Amino acid sequence: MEKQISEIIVKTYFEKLINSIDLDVAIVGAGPSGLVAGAILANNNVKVGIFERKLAPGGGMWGGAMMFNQIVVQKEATHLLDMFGISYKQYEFNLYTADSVHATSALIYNATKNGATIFNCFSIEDVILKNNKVCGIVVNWAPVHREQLHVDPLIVMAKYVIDATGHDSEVTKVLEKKNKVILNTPSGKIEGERSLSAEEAEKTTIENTKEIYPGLFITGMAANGVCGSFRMGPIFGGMLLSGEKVANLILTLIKNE
Ligand code: 48F
Repeated sequence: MEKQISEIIVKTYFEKLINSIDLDVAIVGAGPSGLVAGAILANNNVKVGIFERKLAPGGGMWGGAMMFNQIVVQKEATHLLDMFGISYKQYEFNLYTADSVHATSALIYNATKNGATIFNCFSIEDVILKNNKVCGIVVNWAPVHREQLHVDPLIVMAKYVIDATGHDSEVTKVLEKKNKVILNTPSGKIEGERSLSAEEAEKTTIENTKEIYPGLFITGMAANGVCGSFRMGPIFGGMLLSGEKVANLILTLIKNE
């Protein structure tokens, strides 16, 4: 039996990986925005891989605020809580609250149930750039980066890449740093995140969700970081709505292909 256990794991894991080296959409980061985008895209029969550096997907949503594990969501985003079967309570006129562990696990469950494949312990170190278009990602085991080992990466091709890496906007940063590209921002560069202003930040997260460079989309906190807007703290409606918006932008492109 011992031999079979190993065989099953190795064979089925590599089946998953081989099936995901040529994707419709590669999402980098399994925080709330990336998970919502992955769940909606996969539900529309798009071939999606979500690549997450940490062991546990979920990004910054598990801990609520300061590890007080509740989140706040505004009314505009409650249709997404309903879509993913997340229980919540109204607190005030426009503000609702949910248990962050319940909400995060529901997003992970829905993304995978709908057919998105999550690769945890994967760290994305670069993009594939061909003819001035991002058409894939360069992936490595997260422990290789952590141990600073000099080991070459693998490549995952994708028609569209989503930077859902949160505050650090790592995919857009590496694209800008290594290539003389002009991004779809006022200065053509990464504008950088501003301090906290919750209402403004929630609004601009959705406005800033867009194709930042041919083939590369930004969502969630990465959208505000790249486009020079504010952080918002532990209110998550903007993250969920941004994930929904980026999925719909890409679905429109795929339908028109
Ligand atoms: O930070 P994160 O939760 O991103 P988000 O979806 O949501 C932001 C909120 O959690 C919160 C906020 C709203 O109140 O401001 O911060 O924008 O999740 C980003 C995920 O990306 C992973 C990282 O481990 C995290 O789980 N990540 C970051 N860089 C890489 C990466 C990388 N290079 N490769 C793989 N994963």
